Amino acid sequence: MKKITYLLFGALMPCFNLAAQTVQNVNPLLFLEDGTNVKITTIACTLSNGTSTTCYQIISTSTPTDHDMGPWCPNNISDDADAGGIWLEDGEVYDVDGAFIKNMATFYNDNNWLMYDSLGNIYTTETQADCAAAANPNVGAEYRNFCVECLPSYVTGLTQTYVIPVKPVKLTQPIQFGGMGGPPGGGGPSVRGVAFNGVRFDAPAPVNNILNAYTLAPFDDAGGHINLMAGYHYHAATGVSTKIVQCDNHAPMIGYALDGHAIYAHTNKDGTEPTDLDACLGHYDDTRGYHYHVDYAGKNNFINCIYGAYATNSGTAATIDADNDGFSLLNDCNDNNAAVNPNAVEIDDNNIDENCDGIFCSAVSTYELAGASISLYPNPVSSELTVAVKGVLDYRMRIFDMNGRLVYEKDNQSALSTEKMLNGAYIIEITDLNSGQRLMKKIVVSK
Ligand SMILES: [Ca+2]
Ligand SMILES: [Ca+2]
Ligand SMILES: [Ca+2]
Ligand SMILES: [Ca+2]
Ligand SMILES: [Zn+2]
Ligand SMILES: [Zn+2]
Repeated sequence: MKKITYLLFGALMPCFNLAAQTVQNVNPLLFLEDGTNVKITTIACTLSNGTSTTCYQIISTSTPTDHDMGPWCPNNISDDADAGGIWLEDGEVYDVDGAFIKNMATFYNDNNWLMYDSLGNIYTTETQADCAAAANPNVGAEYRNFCVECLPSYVTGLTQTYVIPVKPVKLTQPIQFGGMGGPPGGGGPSVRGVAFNGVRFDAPAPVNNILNAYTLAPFDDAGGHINLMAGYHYHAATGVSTKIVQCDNHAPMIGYALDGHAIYAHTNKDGTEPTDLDACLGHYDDTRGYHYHVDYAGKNNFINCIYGAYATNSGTAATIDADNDGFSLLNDCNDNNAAVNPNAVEIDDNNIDENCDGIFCSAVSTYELAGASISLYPNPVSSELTVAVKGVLDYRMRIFDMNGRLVYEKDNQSALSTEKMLNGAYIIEITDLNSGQRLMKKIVVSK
């Protein structure tokens, strides 16, 4: 049916780009939903172009479950890069280690910079009140030459809600971002998108304001930091948060923009970069439809605008299983095709992700963790899940149900019997016991 529609379009409009017709729905199963830090529901919504449709509502505590937050400010000018985060300047990513702080007067060619005492100890904000006063655009003079950091413990009970159309609606004109960091008159949203861990891709950090106040508010190695209004948020995609590695050479997927179009990393597997990005940093291909590639991490930027309609209004909860495949819109990556659902068998070379794991081929799903590779298969699993971990000496595997309850925990386990597990979705967490890095992946048990 779909194909016939395309052919008709093609016949009527000979110059029409067929690939341009591909639209990939948002896949809610790619989010690290645990019912606590990330919670997804479906709701009725109205988009900026007037379309009434269905949206995913993502409620997030802005607490990443796939990596640690911090550190941001090193303690002493002798500290190495492990003690601090990063700074973004002129397209480059700099480690905020002790040497960076020591060198700031030279780096910025301004002798007013002196962020450490005679013992080399770095002046750092120390309380929630300091964080509130210093981590905003109007920094007081008392915070001159302070490294500003807000700790996770300062933010409690905060949630952010993001509403994203299930099916993106591509427009003919891009929408400029609104709010701080957007162009004058930009009427769109300020938030760019959401990573799979529920942390937002935010507007560019106001680095000039920060520097003009002779403060430094570093980002951690994941490109994130905290303020009391937004909680933890990203200003750069450094490749730390969960990514979905693609079957082909294409860059991995890292989340969704607020218009529902997917966001991918900047660089392809072979190190090449897309050369045909539009003004928003988007382009098309047959597999992924229209999608974005994030800017370089050092640019303090994700995407430049959105080319799809965004939700302006949201309504009441809606539970839908339009294709009657037994998977509601919350657990179905295409609710208009009963052959696509988490229990389906993947078919190669058809540009369809039959089993909703975010991967368009039947190759073993392999994920990356701090230079290691982790393969979990099959997914969905009926009796035994193979856990093939390469490049990690000791790891802990924990499994949580969708209510966040721990149902399994064991170290260095290469296979898992799922016979006693109930049918349903689970989150598998693999932690490298040496580096502390974590990978989270959703699997479906189906017998
Ligand atoms: Ca369905
Ligand atoms: Ca379906
Ligand atoms: Ca397929
Ligand atoms: Ca798949
Ligand atoms: Zn920020
Ligand atoms: Zn691409």
